Amino acid sequence: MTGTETIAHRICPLCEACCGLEITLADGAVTRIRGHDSDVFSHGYICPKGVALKDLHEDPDRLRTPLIKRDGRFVETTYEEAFAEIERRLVPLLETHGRDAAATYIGNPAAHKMGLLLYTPVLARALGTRNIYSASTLDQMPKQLSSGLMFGHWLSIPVPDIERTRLMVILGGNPMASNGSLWTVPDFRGKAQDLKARGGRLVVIDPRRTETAALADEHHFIRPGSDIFLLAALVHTLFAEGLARLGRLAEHVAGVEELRAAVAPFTPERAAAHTAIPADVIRGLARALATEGPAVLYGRIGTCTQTFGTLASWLVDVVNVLTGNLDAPGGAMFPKAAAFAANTVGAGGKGRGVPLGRRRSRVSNAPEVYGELPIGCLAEEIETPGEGQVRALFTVAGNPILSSPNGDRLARALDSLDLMVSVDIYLNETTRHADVILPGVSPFQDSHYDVAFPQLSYRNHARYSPALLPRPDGVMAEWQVLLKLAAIAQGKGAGAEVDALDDAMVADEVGRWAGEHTGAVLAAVSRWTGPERLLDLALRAGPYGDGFGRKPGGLTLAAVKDSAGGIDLGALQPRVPEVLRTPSGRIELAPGILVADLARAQAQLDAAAPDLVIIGRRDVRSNNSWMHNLPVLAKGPFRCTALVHPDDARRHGVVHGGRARLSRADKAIEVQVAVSAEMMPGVVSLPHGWGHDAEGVRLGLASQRPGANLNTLLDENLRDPLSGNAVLSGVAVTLAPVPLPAIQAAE
Ligand SMILES: Nc1nc2c(c(=O)[nH]1)N[C@H]1C(S)=C(S)[C@@H](COP(=O)(O)OP(=O)(O)OC[C@H]3O[C@@H](n4cnc5c(=O)[nH]c(N)nc54)[C@H](O)[C@@H]3O)O[C@H]1N2
Ligand SMILES: Nc1nc2c(c(=O)[nH]1)N[C@H]1C(S)=C(S)[C@@H](COP(=O)(O)OP(=O)(O)OC[C@H]3O[C@@H](n4cnc5c(=O)[nH]c(N)nc54)[C@H](O)[C@@H]3O)O[C@H]1N2
Ligand code: SF4
Ligand SMILES: [Mo]
Repeated sequence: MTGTETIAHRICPLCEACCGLEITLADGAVTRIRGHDSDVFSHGYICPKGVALKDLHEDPDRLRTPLIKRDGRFVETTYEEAFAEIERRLVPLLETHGRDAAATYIGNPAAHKMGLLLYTPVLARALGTRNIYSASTLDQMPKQLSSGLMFGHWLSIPVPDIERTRLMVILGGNPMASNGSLWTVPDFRGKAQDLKARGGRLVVIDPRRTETAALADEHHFIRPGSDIFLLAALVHTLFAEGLARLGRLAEHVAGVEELRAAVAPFTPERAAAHTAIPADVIRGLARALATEGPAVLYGRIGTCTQTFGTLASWLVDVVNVLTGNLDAPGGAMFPKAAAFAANTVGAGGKGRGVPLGRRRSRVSNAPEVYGELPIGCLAEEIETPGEGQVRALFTVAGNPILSSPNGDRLARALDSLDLMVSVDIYLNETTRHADVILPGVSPFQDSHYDVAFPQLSYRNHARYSPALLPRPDGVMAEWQVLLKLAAIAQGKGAGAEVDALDDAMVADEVGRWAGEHTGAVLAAVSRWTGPERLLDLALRAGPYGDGFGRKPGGLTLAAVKDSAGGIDLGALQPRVPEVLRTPSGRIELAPGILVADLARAQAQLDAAAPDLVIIGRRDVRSNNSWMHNLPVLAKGPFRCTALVHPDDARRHGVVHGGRARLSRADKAIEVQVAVSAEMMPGVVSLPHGWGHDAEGVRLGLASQRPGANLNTLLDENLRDPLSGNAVLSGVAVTLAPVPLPAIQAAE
């Protein structure tokens, strides 16, 4: 180590694993990134994306100044001019057309940034619009809805207690590639290997023999989109064979008999025809989950991005309840986060539940869920004239042009907006449509606390990392940018002073719950500003907090900050009934709207399966649409390949390494084929987030190997009617060879 080297620690903000990193700096430059061995939560684990943070920091294409579009071209500008332009255009637009004329779209990285997660809602509130969209309806909204209905809050999502389980069944998740989702679990591989070493079993059910399946004791192919039939048959079997055991939860559960009746038609034989999983395997799984315990069934994105997403998400938890594995060590348990968790506020045990159907979208009449409308509705809300038409859009850390179905239509719609503002770090497929782009900062210049993921973690913990490097002179933090935008939307003017806005917002918020103690509470957190102040408030008011001095020894931000590897808050503990916020005070096993929706599934029981369907895929060196510009990740084999089973390849005349055309209706894309027996016959897999060949993007490296955009093929109008989640899996496509002389000659 030279004299100028320093070591700093930073929680990785790239995926849900939230690994602690150890970063070496020499003369202000990052020289090495590795896992932080004494991180209390991730214990030194790191994946290649964590290492790529250096490339992200140094990426010449990463935006460092605001951009403004002048005569169709982006030019660098000052924050002052950028905000002035937005004010000039937004204020009269809202005055003339009303608050719903503005929409927001919030993308995935916002969930990983304290400033974005805490301050984007401030912007949305200031706009006062009902047109709120996010990546949630491309992802986990079904799970949020089913959890809300069953447990009373959108974020009361039970997660596998992997360190104590004996049997883990994974349905539609590939944590070996994704590093876990709706389940914060760094080093899944190590934990799965420990499970096997102590005699436990891992079972994977997936249309592809994934990296996770390769690690498993057992893998079963399942026909995409058919999870509901498997799950209903599991529940059916638990009842039919007298295996349902509620145990401790018996007095905390409602709806058992309604549930029994509702799943009666879903026999394993009927499910077998639909899922392609034999009936005896389905029965065996039900028995194993009921008797090999502690056991846990975990469903993830494959179970959400389909037309029965909410039903599937629901029945995953139902199986865990009926097998005695919900809220039990080694089963599916509720984390107890140190900050920001609604299910830790108040005495609990009962609550108002989740509000449903408060309003519907203007054009398609789709229900709002958790305050959001389906992303598939955004284009039509922009295109369709009339009162409430969307004329201005704010995107925050989102790339819906690539990440949502039929980006071509959305792109045309974006070009018709009167105003589009993006808060983003790249000029990419989405932000190229903006009038103004406001940059984010490098993760090294940003402090970090995970607001969302401790609510989903395999173990309770509190970890904070300060910024490693100072923000460059004159560069605003993203929370400051969002506050400015909020002030403009509220008519306070682009000149409004950020610190004063923040003080006023915090005083207002604290006033709402602290009453006569407001002054004392504000004084207690006065050493912090911005996100840190909100964090200190949340930690101290939270379940492990110091109660602003009333519980000495309790958590404060200062205490968390002083512990370099974070604070371990222990293994997950049973939380029922305290975690519940349902009006009945019980776990609702048979919510009315879910039972009613089963009829839709029942109607499909005898439908024929399409000949060929498409599903997605994740790769450990990629992250949705936006990390293809980083050299350390982009190198190596081309990853945007269509995996095709050998039988399908033969049938459709496509060859390994050759080009093929995938099409649906009037849409087609050209892809590179990789023939692979890891696919279920009749299923093609292509990763999403590719297609970096749009004109005007500033993604030098990504554009060299743009790949094909899977979402071009998908239908923006196909969604789960309950949650509004897009259908991204199991859509019927056709496959045909594209003759390419150069490639044929090489073979
Ligand atoms: N077919 C198919 N489509 C899918 C999926 C699938 O499985 N199949 N998965 C879906 C899922 S799960 C998700 S979550 C969505 C994601 O959908 P989106 O969130 O819309 O897309 P991302 O690709 O994550 O784009 C992230 C954007 O944030 C920007 N960004 C990155 N870091 C920062 C930062 O620090 N600050 C700011 N301001 N901006 C930043 C990037 O430049 C990029 O523009 O994609 C979905 N699309
Ligand atoms: N490296 C990397 N990590 C990521 C991301 C990334 O893009 N790259 N994205 C992040 C995001 S935003 C999210 S939401 C998470 C997602 O995390 P995961 O849910 O683990 O995501 P995937 O790896 O796409 O795994 C989904 C699996 O479902 C299978 N599948 C597809 N359709 C069906 C179906 O109908 N039924 C069943 N049972 N299975 C099906 C697919 O074959 C795939 O193996 O990953 C996060 N982590
Ligand atoms: S697993 Fe996720 S959090 Fe951990 S280093 Fe990789 S990208 Fe970062
Ligand atoms: Mo996601």
